[in-house]
Amino acid sequence: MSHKLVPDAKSINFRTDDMSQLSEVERSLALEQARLQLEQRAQGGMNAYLVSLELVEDDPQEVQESLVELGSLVRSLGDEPVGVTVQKRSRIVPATLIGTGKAEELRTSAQELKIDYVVFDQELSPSQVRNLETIIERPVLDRAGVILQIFRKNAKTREAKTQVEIAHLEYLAPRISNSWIAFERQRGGGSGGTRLKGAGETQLELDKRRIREKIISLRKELERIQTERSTQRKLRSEEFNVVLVGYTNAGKTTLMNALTDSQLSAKDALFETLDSAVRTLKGAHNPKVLVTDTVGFIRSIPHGLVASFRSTLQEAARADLLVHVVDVSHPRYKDHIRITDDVLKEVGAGDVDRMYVFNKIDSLKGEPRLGKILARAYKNAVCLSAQQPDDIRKLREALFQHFSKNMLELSLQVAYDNAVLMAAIYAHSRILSTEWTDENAHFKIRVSRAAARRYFAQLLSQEERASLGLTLDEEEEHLTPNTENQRP
Ligand SMILES: Nc1nc2c(ncn2[C@@H]2O[C@H](COP(=O)(O)OP(=O)(O)OP(=O)(O)O)[C@@H](O)[C@H]2O)c(=O)[nH]1
Ligand SMILES: [Mg+2]
Repeated sequence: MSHKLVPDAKSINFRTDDMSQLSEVERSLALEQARLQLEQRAQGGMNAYLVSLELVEDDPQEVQESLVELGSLVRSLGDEPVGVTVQKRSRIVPATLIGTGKAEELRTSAQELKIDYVVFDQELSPSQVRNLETIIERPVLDRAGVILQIFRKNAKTREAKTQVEIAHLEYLAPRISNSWIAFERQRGGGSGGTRLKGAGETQLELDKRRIREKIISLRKELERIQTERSTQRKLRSEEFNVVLVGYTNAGKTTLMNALTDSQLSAKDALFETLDSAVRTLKGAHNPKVLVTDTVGFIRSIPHGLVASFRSTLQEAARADLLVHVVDVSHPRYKDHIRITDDVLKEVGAGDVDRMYVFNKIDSLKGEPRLGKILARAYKNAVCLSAQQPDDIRKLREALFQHFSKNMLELSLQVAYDNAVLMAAIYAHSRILSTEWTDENAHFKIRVSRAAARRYFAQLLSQEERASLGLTLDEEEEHLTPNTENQRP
Protein backbone atom coordinates (compact mmCIF):
# COMPACT_ATOMS: atom_id res chain seq x y z
CA MET A 1 0.00 0.00 0.00
CA SER A 2 1.68 3.20 -1.04
CA HIS A 3 0.22 6.54 -0.15
CA LYS A 4 2.21 9.34 -1.59
CA LEU A 5 0.23 11.86 0.38
CA VAL A 6 2.73 14.54 1.28
CA PRO A 7 5.24 14.09 -1.59
CA ASP A 8 2.40 14.72 -4.06
CA ALA A 9 1.29 17.91 -2.37
CA LYS A 10 2.23 21.12 -4.12
CA SER A 11 3.95 23.62 -1.91
CA ILE A 12 1.83 26.73 -1.95
CA ASN A 13 2.80 30.22 -1.03
CA PHE A 14 -0.51 31.72 0.00
CA ARG A 15 0.84 35.22 -0.27
CA THR A 16 1.62 34.90 -3.99
CA ASP A 17 0.06 31.79 -5.54
CA ASP A 18 -3.38 31.59 -7.07
CA MET A 19 -5.26 28.67 -5.53
CA SER A 20 -7.91 28.73 -8.25
CA GLN A 21 -5.41 27.19 -10.69
CA LEU A 22 -5.29 23.98 -8.63
CA SER A 23 -7.51 20.94 -8.74
CA GLU A 24 -9.68 20.22 -5.72
CA VAL A 25 -7.39 17.46 -4.50
CA GLU A 26 -4.28 19.58 -4.95
CA ARG A 27 -5.92 22.37 -3.03
CA SER A 28 -6.88 20.07 -0.18
CA LEU A 29 -3.35 18.67 0.00
CA ALA A 30 -1.82 22.12 -0.14
CA LEU A 31 -4.02 23.18 2.76
CA GLU A 32 -3.12 20.08 4.72
CA GLN A 33 0.55 20.79 4.18
CA ALA A 34 0.15 24.45 5.12
CA ARG A 35 -1.57 23.42 8.33
CA LEU A 36 1.24 21.04 9.20
CA GLN A 37 3.81 23.74 8.51
CA LEU A 38 1.87 26.14 10.67
CA GLU A 39 1.79 23.66 13.54
CA GLN A 40 5.39 22.49 13.29
CA ARG A 41 7.17 25.78 12.59
CA ALA A 42 9.76 27.13 14.95
CA GLN A 43 9.35 30.80 14.05
CA GLY A 44 6.74 33.53 13.79
CA GLY A 45 6.50 36.18 11.11
CA MET A 46 3.19 35.06 9.62
CA ASN A 47 0.13 37.17 8.86
CA ALA A 48 -3.09 36.22 10.61
CA TYR A 49 -6.68 37.34 10.13
CA LEU A 50 -8.92 37.35 13.22
CA VAL A 51 -12.59 36.41 13.07
CA SER A 52 -15.31 36.42 15.67
CA LEU A 53 -19.01 35.75 15.76
CA GLU A 54 -21.36 37.93 17.78
CA LEU A 55 -24.71 36.39 18.59
CA VAL A 56 -27.69 38.45 19.77
CA GLU A 57 -27.19 37.29 23.35
CA ASP A 58 -23.49 38.26 23.39
CA ASP A 59 -22.15 41.43 24.97
CA PRO A 60 -20.54 43.32 22.02
CA GLN A 61 -17.90 44.85 24.26
CA GLU A 62 -16.89 41.46 25.56
CA VAL A 63 -16.62 40.13 22.01
CA GLN A 64 -14.32 43.06 21.13
CA GLU A 65 -12.15 42.59 24.21
CA SER A 66 -11.85 38.89 23.62
CA LEU A 67 -10.69 39.69 20.06
CA VAL A 68 -8.08 42.10 21.38
CA GLU A 69 -6.85 39.26 23.58
CA LEU A 70 -6.85 36.92 20.56
CA GLY A 71 -4.62 39.49 18.85
CA SER A 72 -2.20 39.35 21.81
CA LEU A 73 -2.20 35.57 21.58
CA VAL A 74 -1.26 35.76 17.89
CA ARG A 75 1.50 38.29 18.68
CA SER A 76 2.80 36.00 21.41
CA LEU A 77 3.40 33.49 18.61
CA GLY A 78 5.51 36.10 16.85
CA ASP A 79 2.85 36.65 14.16
CA GLU A 80 0.97 39.77 13.13
CA PRO A 81 -2.82 40.15 13.18
CA VAL A 82 -3.29 42.15 9.97
CA GLY A 83 -7.08 42.12 9.76
CA VAL A 84 -10.13 41.50 11.88
CA THR A 85 -13.83 41.01 11.35
CA VAL A 86 -16.90 40.31 13.49
CA GLN A 87 -20.01 38.78 12.04
CA LYS A 88 -23.29 39.52 13.80
CA ARG A 89 -25.88 36.78 13.46
CA SER A 90 -28.91 35.55 15.31
CA ARG A 91 -27.57 31.99 15.35
CA ILE A 92 -24.58 30.00 14.21
CA VAL A 93 -24.37 28.10 10.93
CA PRO A 94 -23.57 24.54 12.02
CA ALA A 95 -21.32 23.69 9.07
CA THR A 96 -19.19 26.84 9.08
CA LEU A 97 -20.02 28.76 12.29
CA ILE A 98 -20.20 32.04 10.33
CA GLY A 99 -22.32 32.43 7.17
CA THR A 100 -20.88 31.04 3.94
CA GLY A 101 -21.15 34.46 2.27
CA LYS A 102 -18.98 35.88 5.01
CA ALA A 103 -16.53 33.00 4.64
CA GLU A 104 -16.26 33.77 0.91
CA GLU A 105 -15.56 37.42 1.72
CA LEU A 106 -12.79 36.17 3.96
CA ARG A 107 -11.18 34.35 1.04
CA THR A 108 -11.01 37.64 -0.90
CA SER A 109 -9.61 39.54 2.10
CA ALA A 110 -7.09 36.76 2.68
CA GLN A 111 -5.82 37.14 -0.88
CA GLU A 112 -5.72 40.93 -0.73
CA LEU A 113 -4.01 41.10 2.64
CA LYS A 114 -1.60 38.23 2.00
CA ILE A 115 -2.89 36.23 4.93
CA ASP A 116 -1.15 33.00 5.97
CA TYR A 117 -3.87 31.74 8.28
CA VAL A 118 -7.23 32.66 9.79
CA VAL A 119 -8.06 32.44 13.51
CA PHE A 120 -11.52 32.18 15.00
CA ASP A 121 -12.13 33.36 18.55
CA GLN A 122 -14.79 30.67 19.00
CA GLU A 123 -14.20 26.96 19.33
CA LEU A 124 -14.47 25.14 16.00
CA SER A 125 -15.28 21.49 15.47
CA PRO A 126 -12.94 19.53 13.19
CA SER A 127 -15.56 19.49 10.44
CA GLN A 128 -16.13 23.25 10.71
CA VAL A 129 -12.38 23.72 10.30
CA ARG A 130 -12.39 21.57 7.21
CA ASN A 131 -15.39 23.33 5.66
CA LEU A 132 -13.98 26.77 6.40
CA GLU A 133 -10.58 25.87 4.98
CA THR A 134 -12.22 24.67 1.78
CA ILE A 135 -14.00 27.99 1.34
CA ILE A 136 -11.34 30.38 2.62
CA GLU A 137 -8.42 28.46 1.10
CA ARG A 138 -6.22 29.15 4.10
CA PRO A 139 -5.46 27.07 7.19
CA VAL A 140 -7.98 27.84 9.92
CA LEU A 141 -7.25 27.73 13.65
CA ASP A 142 -9.39 28.41 16.67
CA ARG A 143 -8.41 30.10 19.95
CA ALA A 144 -7.49 26.77 21.54
CA GLY A 145 -5.27 25.95 18.57
CA VAL A 146 -3.35 29.22 19.00
CA ILE A 147 -2.97 28.72 22.75
CA LEU A 148 -1.63 25.24 22.13
CA GLN A 149 0.93 26.59 19.69
CA ILE A 150 2.13 29.16 22.22
CA PHE A 151 2.45 26.45 24.84
CA ARG A 152 4.49 24.35 22.43
CA LYS A 153 6.74 27.29 21.69
CA ASN A 154 7.30 28.21 25.34
CA ALA A 155 7.61 24.81 27.01
CA LYS A 156 11.18 24.38 28.21
CA THR A 157 11.45 21.59 30.75
CA ARG A 158 10.80 17.95 30.00
CA GLU A 159 7.70 18.08 32.16
CA ALA A 160 6.13 21.06 30.39
CA LYS A 161 7.07 19.68 26.97
CA THR A 162 5.45 16.35 27.76
CA GLN A 163 2.32 18.01 29.11
CA VAL A 164 1.96 20.18 26.01
CA GLU A 165 2.64 17.28 23.66
CA ILE A 166 -0.17 15.23 25.23
CA ALA A 167 -2.62 18.13 24.93
CA HIS A 168 -1.50 18.79 21.37
CA LEU A 169 -1.95 15.19 20.24
CA GLU A 170 -5.38 15.08 21.84
CA TYR A 171 -6.31 18.25 20.01
CA LEU A 172 -4.86 17.07 16.72
CA ALA A 173 -6.21 13.52 16.67
CA PRO A 174 -9.74 14.20 15.40
CA ARG A 175 -8.46 16.81 12.96
CA ILE A 176 -5.89 14.54 11.35
CA SER A 177 -8.51 11.83 10.95
CA ASN A 178 -10.90 14.19 9.25
CA SER A 179 -8.44 15.44 6.69
CA TRP A 180 -7.68 11.82 5.90
CA ILE A 181 -11.33 11.08 5.37
CA ALA A 182 -11.68 14.10 3.11
CA PHE A 183 -8.63 13.09 1.15
CA GLU A 184 -9.78 9.51 0.70
CA ARG A 185 -13.26 10.61 -0.32
CA GLN A 186 -11.81 12.77 -3.05
CA ARG A 187 -9.49 10.05 -4.28
CA GLY A 188 -12.27 7.48 -4.13
CA GLY A 189 -14.52 9.77 -6.16
CA GLY A 190 -11.81 10.02 -8.85
CA SER A 191 -10.86 6.56 -10.09
CA GLY A 192 -13.15 3.73 -8.98
CA GLY A 193 -11.98 4.11 -5.47
CA THR A 194 -13.63 1.53 -3.19
CA ARG A 195 -10.34 -0.26 -2.75
CA LEU A 196 -8.52 2.95 -2.04
CA LYS A 197 -11.21 4.06 0.32
CA GLY A 198 -10.86 0.83 2.25
CA ALA A 199 -7.11 1.27 2.32
CA GLY A 200 -7.59 4.80 3.57
CA GLU A 201 -9.76 3.64 6.40
CA THR A 202 -7.11 1.16 7.43
CA GLN A 203 -4.55 3.92 7.34
CA LEU A 204 -6.89 6.09 9.39
CA GLU A 205 -7.27 3.37 12.01
CA LEU A 206 -3.52 2.98 12.04
CA ASP A 207 -2.96 6.70 12.54
CA LYS A 208 -5.53 6.81 15.30
CA ARG A 209 -3.93 3.86 17.07
CA ARG A 210 -0.47 5.38 16.77
CA ILE A 211 -1.67 8.61 18.32
CA ARG A 212 -3.42 6.76 21.14
CA GLU A 213 -0.31 4.73 21.87
CA LYS A 214 1.85 7.81 21.79
CA ILE A 215 -0.48 9.58 24.26
CA ILE A 216 -0.37 6.60 26.62
CA SER A 217 3.42 6.43 26.55
CA LEU A 218 3.70 10.19 27.09
CA ARG A 219 1.34 9.96 30.08
CA LYS A 220 3.53 7.28 31.63
CA GLU A 221 6.58 9.41 31.00
CA LEU A 222 4.85 12.38 32.64
CA GLU A 223 3.97 10.33 35.69
CA ARG A 224 7.61 9.34 36.05
CA ILE A 225 8.79 12.93 35.83
CA GLN A 226 6.20 14.03 38.35
CA THR A 227 7.04 11.31 40.83
CA GLU A 228 10.63 12.52 40.80
CA ARG A 229 9.43 16.05 41.36
CA SER A 230 7.16 15.17 44.26
CA THR A 231 10.09 13.52 46.04
CA GLN A 232 11.97 16.77 45.68
CA ARG A 233 8.94 18.62 46.94
CA LYS A 234 8.71 16.53 50.12
CA LEU A 235 12.12 17.81 51.13
CA ARG A 236 10.69 21.27 51.18
CA SER A 237 7.71 20.58 53.41
CA GLU A 238 9.38 22.30 56.39
CA GLU A 239 9.00 25.67 54.74
CA PHE A 240 6.07 27.96 54.10
CA ASN A 241 4.97 27.77 50.51
CA VAL A 242 3.59 30.77 48.65
CA VAL A 243 2.26 30.09 45.17
CA LEU A 244 1.75 32.97 42.72
CA VAL A 245 -1.32 32.44 40.56
CA GLY A 246 -3.32 34.61 38.19
CA TYR A 247 -4.35 35.46 34.67
CA THR A 248 -1.62 35.40 32.06
CA ASN A 249 0.42 38.63 31.81
CA ALA A 250 -0.73 39.80 35.27
CA GLY A 251 2.88 40.25 36.42
CA LYS A 252 3.48 37.04 38.40
CA THR A 253 7.02 36.51 37.17
CA THR A 254 7.91 40.19 37.58
CA LEU A 255 6.77 39.94 41.21
CA MET A 256 8.57 36.65 41.67
CA ASN A 257 11.82 38.17 40.40
CA ALA A 258 11.47 41.17 42.69
CA LEU A 259 10.53 39.13 45.76
CA THR A 260 13.26 36.55 45.35
CA ASP A 261 15.97 38.41 43.44
CA SER A 262 15.72 36.11 40.42
CA GLN A 263 15.96 36.68 36.70
CA LEU A 264 13.16 34.60 35.25
CA SER A 265 11.81 35.69 31.89
CA ALA A 266 8.97 38.20 32.23
CA LYS A 267 7.66 40.04 29.21
CA ASP A 268 4.60 41.48 27.60
CA ALA A 269 3.48 38.20 26.06
CA LEU A 270 0.85 35.64 26.97
CA PHE A 271 1.94 32.35 28.56
CA GLU A 272 5.54 33.42 28.91
CA THR A 273 5.82 31.10 31.93
CA LEU A 274 4.91 27.44 31.59
CA ASP A 275 7.29 25.89 34.06
CA SER A 276 6.80 26.41 37.74
CA ALA A 277 9.92 27.84 39.37
CA VAL A 278 10.58 27.84 43.10
CA ARG A 279 12.77 30.43 44.85
CA THR A 280 13.38 31.58 48.41
CA LEU A 281 11.76 34.80 49.55
CA LYS A 282 14.42 37.39 50.32
CA GLY A 283 14.72 38.62 53.90
CA ALA A 284 15.75 36.96 57.14
CA HIS A 285 13.02 34.69 58.34
CA ASN A 286 12.61 31.41 60.08
CA PRO A 287 11.12 29.17 58.79
CA LYS A 288 12.00 29.92 55.21
CA VAL A 289 9.33 31.08 52.77
CA LEU A 290 9.41 29.59 49.29
CA VAL A 291 7.73 31.31 46.36
CA THR A 292 6.48 29.39 43.33
CA ASP A 293 5.69 31.03 39.98
CA THR A 294 3.10 29.20 37.86
CA VAL A 295 1.51 29.09 34.43
CA GLY A 296 -1.12 31.79 33.85
CA PHE A 297 -4.79 31.29 33.11
CA ILE A 298 -6.97 32.61 30.29
CA ARG A 299 -10.58 32.48 29.17
CA SER A 300 -11.48 29.38 27.12
CA ILE A 301 -8.31 27.59 28.10
CA PRO A 302 -8.30 24.37 26.06
CA HIS A 303 -9.62 21.53 28.16
CA GLY A 304 -6.71 19.25 27.25
CA LEU A 305 -4.28 21.80 28.64
CA VAL A 306 -6.03 22.08 32.00
CA ALA A 307 -6.10 18.29 32.14
CA SER A 308 -2.43 17.78 31.34
CA PHE A 309 -1.28 20.69 33.51
CA ARG A 310 -3.52 19.50 36.33
CA SER A 311 -0.74 18.15 38.48
CA THR A 312 1.37 21.30 38.04
CA LEU A 313 -1.66 23.39 38.91
CA GLN A 314 -2.31 21.21 41.92
CA GLU A 315 0.79 22.74 43.44
CA ALA A 316 -1.57 25.57 44.17
CA ALA A 317 -3.67 23.23 46.31
CA ARG A 318 -0.67 22.38 48.47
CA ALA A 319 0.27 26.00 49.07
CA ASP A 320 0.10 27.59 52.51
CA LEU A 321 -0.88 30.79 50.79
CA LEU A 322 -2.02 31.61 47.28
CA VAL A 323 -1.04 35.05 46.08
CA HIS A 324 -3.54 35.86 43.37
CA VAL A 325 -1.88 38.46 41.13
CA VAL A 326 -4.29 40.71 39.21
CA ASP A 327 -3.42 43.25 36.48
CA VAL A 328 -5.75 45.92 37.78
CA SER A 329 -4.98 48.20 34.82
CA HIS A 330 -6.77 45.73 32.53
CA PRO A 331 -10.37 46.73 31.77
CA ARG A 332 -11.54 43.14 32.31
CA TYR A 333 -9.63 42.44 35.51
CA LYS A 334 -12.78 41.28 37.31
CA ASP A 335 -13.37 38.60 34.67
CA HIS A 336 -9.74 37.59 35.05
CA ILE A 337 -10.24 37.12 38.79
CA ARG A 338 -13.32 35.01 38.21
CA ILE A 339 -11.67 32.83 35.56
CA THR A 340 -8.63 32.27 37.78
CA ASP A 341 -10.82 31.43 40.78
CA ASP A 342 -12.77 28.93 38.68
CA VAL A 343 -9.64 27.07 37.58
CA LEU A 344 -8.32 27.09 41.15
CA LYS A 345 -11.54 25.51 42.35
CA GLU A 346 -11.32 22.93 39.59
CA VAL A 347 -7.85 21.82 40.70
CA GLY A 348 -8.87 21.59 44.35
CA ALA A 349 -7.29 24.85 45.54
CA GLY A 350 -10.55 26.63 46.30
CA ASP A 351 -10.08 26.62 50.09
CA VAL A 352 -6.43 27.61 50.37
CA ASP A 353 -5.69 30.91 52.20
CA ARG A 354 -5.51 33.69 49.67
CA MET A 355 -4.01 37.13 49.32
CA TYR A 356 -4.92 39.38 46.38
CA VAL A 357 -2.17 41.49 44.86
CA PHE A 358 -3.60 44.21 42.62
CA ASN A 359 -0.65 44.92 40.39
CA LYS A 360 0.31 47.62 37.84
CA ILE A 361 -1.30 50.50 39.75
CA ASP A 362 1.39 52.69 38.15
CA SER A 363 -0.49 52.36 34.83
CA LEU A 364 -3.73 53.51 36.40
CA LYS A 365 -3.95 57.22 36.11
CA GLY A 366 -6.85 59.20 37.50
CA GLU A 367 -8.35 56.57 39.77
CA PRO A 368 -6.93 57.46 43.16
CA ARG A 369 -9.77 55.79 45.08
CA LEU A 370 -9.44 52.37 43.49
CA GLY A 371 -7.00 51.13 46.12
CA LYS A 372 -9.48 51.86 48.91
CA ILE A 373 -12.38 50.34 46.97
CA LEU A 374 -10.46 47.14 46.36
CA ALA A 375 -9.25 46.89 49.94
CA ARG A 376 -12.87 47.08 51.05
CA ALA A 377 -14.12 44.55 48.48
CA TYR A 378 -11.37 41.98 48.94
CA LYS A 379 -10.23 40.78 52.29
CA ASN A 380 -6.46 40.45 52.47
CA ALA A 381 -5.56 42.62 49.49
CA VAL A 382 -2.46 44.64 48.59
CA CYS A 383 -2.35 47.25 45.79
CA LEU A 384 1.06 47.80 44.27
CA SER A 385 3.35 48.12 41.32
CA ALA A 386 5.78 45.24 40.88
CA GLN A 387 8.22 47.82 39.51
CA GLN A 388 8.35 49.82 42.76
CA PRO A 389 10.95 48.52 45.24
CA ASP A 390 9.06 50.15 48.13
CA ASP A 391 5.91 48.27 47.21
CA ILE A 392 7.83 45.00 47.03
CA ARG A 393 9.20 45.62 50.51
CA LYS A 394 5.65 46.15 51.77
CA LEU A 395 4.42 42.96 50.11
CA ARG A 396 7.27 40.97 51.62
CA GLU A 397 6.34 42.37 55.02
CA ALA A 398 2.68 41.50 54.43
CA LEU A 399 3.68 37.92 53.58
CA PHE A 400 5.76 37.50 56.73
CA GLN A 401 2.96 38.99 58.76
CA HIS A 402 0.41 36.71 57.19
CA PHE A 403 2.38 33.69 58.26
CA SER A 404 3.10 34.86 61.76
CA LYS A 405 -0.57 35.75 62.25
CA ASN A 406 -2.26 32.90 60.46
CA MET A 407 -0.14 29.81 60.86
CA LEU A 408 -0.03 27.81 64.07
CA GLU A 409 2.11 24.97 65.29
CA LEU A 410 0.27 22.33 67.29
CA SER A 411 1.34 19.23 69.18
CA LEU A 412 -1.23 16.46 69.04
CA GLN A 413 -1.37 13.01 70.67
CA VAL A 414 -3.48 10.73 68.52
CA ALA A 415 -4.72 7.27 69.44
CA TYR A 416 -3.94 4.74 66.74
CA ASP A 417 -7.60 3.87 66.23
CA ASN A 418 -8.61 7.49 65.65
CA ALA A 419 -8.73 7.20 61.87
CA VAL A 420 -10.75 10.39 61.40
CA LEU A 421 -8.18 12.53 63.16
CA MET A 422 -5.26 10.81 61.43
CA ALA A 423 -6.93 11.50 58.08
CA ALA A 424 -7.50 15.15 59.00
CA ILE A 425 -3.84 15.56 59.95
CA TYR A 426 -2.63 14.14 56.65
CA ALA A 427 -5.16 16.09 54.61
CA HIS A 428 -5.12 19.50 56.27
CA SER A 429 -1.79 20.08 57.92
CA ARG A 430 1.90 20.01 57.27
CA ILE A 431 3.55 17.40 59.48
CA LEU A 432 6.75 18.71 61.02
CA SER A 433 7.60 15.62 63.06
CA THR A 434 6.05 12.31 64.12
CA GLU A 435 6.84 10.08 67.06
CA TRP A 436 5.23 6.67 67.39
CA THR A 437 4.93 5.34 70.96
CA ASP A 438 3.19 2.17 72.22
CA GLU A 439 -0.04 4.00 73.02
CA ASN A 440 -0.32 6.73 70.46
CA ALA A 441 1.26 8.87 67.80
CA HIS A 442 2.63 12.26 68.59
CA PHE A 443 2.42 14.77 65.75
CA LYS A 444 3.89 18.20 65.52
CA ILE A 445 1.98 19.96 62.79
CA ARG A 446 1.70 23.34 61.16
CA VAL A 447 -1.77 24.46 60.10
CA SER A 448 -3.59 27.56 59.01
CA ARG A 449 -5.67 29.16 61.73
CA ALA A 450 -8.85 28.28 59.81
CA ALA A 451 -7.96 24.59 59.51
CA ALA A 452 -6.84 24.44 63.15
CA ARG A 453 -10.16 25.78 64.27
CA ARG A 454 -12.15 23.45 62.07
CA TYR A 455 -10.31 20.18 62.60
CA PHE A 456 -8.11 20.30 65.66
CA ALA A 457 -9.29 22.89 68.17
CA GLN A 458 -11.53 20.44 70.06
CA LEU A 459 -8.49 18.32 70.93
CA LEU A 460 -6.83 21.11 72.86
CA SER A 461 -7.60 22.18 76.40
CA GLN A 462 -9.50 25.43 76.82
CA GLU A 463 -6.30 27.11 78.08
CA GLU A 464 -4.32 25.95 75.08
CA ARG A 465 -7.02 27.24 72.79
CA ALA A 466 -7.11 30.56 74.55
CA SER A 467 -3.34 30.94 74.32
CA LEU A 468 -3.48 30.29 70.58
CA GLY A 469 -6.48 32.53 70.09
CA LEU A 470 -8.57 29.59 68.92
CA THR A 471 -12.12 29.09 70.03
CA LEU A 472 -14.82 26.53 69.41
CA ASP A 473 -18.19 27.71 68.12
CA GLU A 474 -20.00 27.19 71.43
CA GLU A 475 -17.33 29.11 73.33
CA GLU A 476 -17.66 31.94 70.90
CA GLU A 477 -21.35 32.21 71.65
CA HIS A 478 -20.48 33.35 75.17
CA LEU A 479 -18.06 35.97 74.01
CA THR A 480 -18.89 39.53 73.12
CA PRO A 481 -19.06 40.23 69.37
CA ASN A 482 -15.87 42.23 69.32
CA THR A 483 -13.47 39.77 70.89
CA GLU A 484 -12.22 38.63 67.48
CA ASN A 485 -10.38 41.93 67.08
CA GLN A 486 -9.08 42.08 70.62
CA ARG A 487 -7.20 38.84 70.51
CA PRO A 488 -3.45 39.15 70.24
N1 LIG B 1 3.35 48.98 34.20
C1 LIG B 1 3.59 47.85 34.82
N2 LIG B 1 3.91 46.76 34.12
C2 LIG B 1 4.14 45.60 34.78
C3 LIG B 1 4.06 45.53 36.20
N3 LIG B 1 4.33 44.25 36.57
C4 LIG B 1 4.57 43.57 35.42
N4 LIG B 1 4.48 44.38 34.34
C5 LIG B 1 4.67 44.02 32.93
O1 LIG B 1 3.64 43.11 32.53
C6 LIG B 1 4.15 42.18 31.56
C7 LIG B 1 3.87 40.76 32.02
O2 LIG B 1 4.63 40.47 33.17
P1 LIG B 1 5.00 38.98 33.59
O3 LIG B 1 5.64 39.10 34.91
O4 LIG B 1 5.70 38.27 32.50
O5 LIG B 1 3.54 38.39 33.73
P2 LIG B 1 3.12 36.89 34.11
O6 LIG B 1 1.92 36.99 34.98
O7 LIG B 1 4.28 36.15 34.64
O8 LIG B 1 2.68 36.37 32.67
P3 LIG B 1 2.68 34.84 32.08
O9 LIG B 1 3.90 34.15 32.55
O10 LIG B 1 2.68 35.08 30.62
O11 LIG B 1 1.41 34.22 32.57
C8 LIG B 1 5.64 42.48 31.43
O12 LIG B 1 5.82 43.28 30.27
C9 LIG B 1 5.97 43.27 32.70
O13 LIG B 1 7.03 44.17 32.52
C10 LIG B 1 3.73 46.72 36.92
O14 LIG B 1 3.62 46.77 38.13
N5 LIG B 1 3.50 47.84 36.17
MG1 LIG C 1 5.23 34.53 33.96
